Amino acid sequence: MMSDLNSIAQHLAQRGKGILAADESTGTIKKRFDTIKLESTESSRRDYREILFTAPNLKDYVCGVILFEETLGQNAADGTPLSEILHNQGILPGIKVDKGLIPLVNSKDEKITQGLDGLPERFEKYYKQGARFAKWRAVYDVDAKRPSMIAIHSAAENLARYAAITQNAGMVPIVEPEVLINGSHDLARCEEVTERVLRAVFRALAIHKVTLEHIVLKPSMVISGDNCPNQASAEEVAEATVRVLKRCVPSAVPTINFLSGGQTPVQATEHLNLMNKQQLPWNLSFSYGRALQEPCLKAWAGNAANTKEAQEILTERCRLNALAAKGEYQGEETTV
Ligand code: 5MM
Repeated sequence: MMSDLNSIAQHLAQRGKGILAADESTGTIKKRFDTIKLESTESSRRDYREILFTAPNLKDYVCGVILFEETLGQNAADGTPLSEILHNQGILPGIKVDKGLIPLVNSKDEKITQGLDGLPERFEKYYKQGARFAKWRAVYDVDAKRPSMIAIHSAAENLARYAAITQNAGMVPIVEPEVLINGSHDLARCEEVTERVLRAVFRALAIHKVTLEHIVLKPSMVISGDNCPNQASAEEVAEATVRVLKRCVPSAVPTINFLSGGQTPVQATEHLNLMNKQQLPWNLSFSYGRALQEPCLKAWAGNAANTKEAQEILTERCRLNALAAKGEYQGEETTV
């Protein structure tokens, strides 16, 4: 089993492969299951995750999967731990270690991610359960006044402390600062905020002596707010995103794997593809949740008879994004 930080980071930075984010917390997966009118129970969540992880040929396009804590401890129907099913295919399991959002006192009605207490001890268990990388997500609201200075600096500090603890536990941290798509802000405002956020994150990583060679950056793309009347084109999104990343992310970082953050599956693939049309200092790939899972979940609809079709749909989305991670995606018939 892969154990040193360098091998793990290199594995996650393979060109033409990406990460599947399947780490929805209990509240979030319930919302997803509500859309297919399926009750969220320990066994329905397990069945769904088993469908994802056993999709044929997934390993050709996916090098890692992020799991929720419950999933890391679950077994497939035949008794094999779900994490072992991934390892056996050469896909590394990772673990979401943050404990969600709480109000950030004295901020502009903003939130901060919690979960640092007891983290070193939790890592001992996760490592034994097979996890080899971790994830912590910080979120930033955007409007004319937000994110506030307090939000930017406290989130960066927490991300850096988490990343240092993760490396110390022998695992690679996914550092995820998500500038939210919600709002009427335009592309320029998103660019300005993303740049400030990333600068603060890399400054904090340096202060906490995090080895940049052994992290994965999982940022949001620079994109118009979902309520902005003037939606930027795919070319503008790709251009602004790469511009900010080049300014803020040292080339020592091996791979940047975007979140999809509310983009449609096709948009997320198109944007990634456009960015990969040029030479870049890092591997640039995906760590999508919704943009990979939504069509698969819809096709499954909680019905075992649909499993094969749902798995094929998941693998196909992963294949298209793997092409986009090389700038080789040719488009597709559907536009959503
Ligand atoms: C899969 O969803 C992840 C967990 O979310 P909650 O903590 O809210 O349950 C989420 O962090 C996800 O990994 C990222 O946001 C990327 O997913 P999307 O859907 O934005 O690509």
